[in-house]
Amino acid sequence: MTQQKVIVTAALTGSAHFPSMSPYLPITPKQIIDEGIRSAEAGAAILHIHVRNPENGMPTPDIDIFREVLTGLKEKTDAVICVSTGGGMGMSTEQRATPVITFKPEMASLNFGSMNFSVFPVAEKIKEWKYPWEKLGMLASEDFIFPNTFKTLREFLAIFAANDTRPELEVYDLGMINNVAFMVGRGHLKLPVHIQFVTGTLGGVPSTVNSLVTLVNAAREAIGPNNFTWSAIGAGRHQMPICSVALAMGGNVRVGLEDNLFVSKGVLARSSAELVGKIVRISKELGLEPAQPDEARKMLGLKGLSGVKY
Ligand code: KMH
Ligand code: ZN
Repeated sequence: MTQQKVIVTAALTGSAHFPSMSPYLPITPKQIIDEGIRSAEAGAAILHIHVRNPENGMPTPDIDIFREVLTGLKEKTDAVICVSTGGGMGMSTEQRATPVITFKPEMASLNFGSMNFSVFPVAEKIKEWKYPWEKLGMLASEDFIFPNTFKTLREFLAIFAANDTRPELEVYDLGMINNVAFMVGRGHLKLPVHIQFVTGTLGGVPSTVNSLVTLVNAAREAIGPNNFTWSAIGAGRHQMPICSVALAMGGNVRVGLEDNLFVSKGVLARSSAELVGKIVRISKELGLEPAQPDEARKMLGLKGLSGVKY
């Protein structure tokens, strides 16, 4: 009997966590590349990529920094690269789409609806700020709406199709499943789709077993049980519990410092690779082997590294 496989994604730095929250959050291209290599060695088949300004750790859409990270990763690992089009607070949709147009990656994230997306309560817990922009940025997120309108989604999907980049649909709430079904119905999205269910962000569904089960069942009803593959993210301290539930339900998982900074209560993870190692151990206990990058490519119908432009 062939061993059942699970795709583990490592999200290395993101844009929602701030440098003052952890000294281990990778900032420079070299740090992000090293984290990617370590995470792939630990069992991640997909690396989810954002970049930051190396001077101050601020999330950036800078295409040259993206290039440096993507080429650096490609030299050392054959892991699938999933570029973020979520970007960071205040980035334009054009800035968010540019990495897909420029690099034609195998995969990129696509956030499937507008929402409040906030981290402002964290500011109360930070005693020392590393960079001057951080406190203001964190507090400003109280008034931030993450814009992903139907027009934006339609335009993004056309860009994804033109560049043969597979969208990973980030779904944070039940209504976003309706959005997926709508875009499928309109012919903007081809079946099967790949969905990343996100629990535990401020602005999205809470991290409960019921949330994940409800989201998956709603997708089965709205899109059809055989019309999507899926993975799950539990933001913050719910990362491992939500990912463990996803494994039990037959889903794939995403871990990493973008989503959670702690490896156990009060203990900062020193690397995304530590979090990958932990979910791989849990997977193996459940009889699941981590998929190799080429196995993940097959499972998700990706074009392969020969189709990318970096
Ligand atoms: N920050 C995560 C909760 C994106 O980059 O497009 C979702 C995410 C969004 O990864
Ligand atoms: Zn991201």
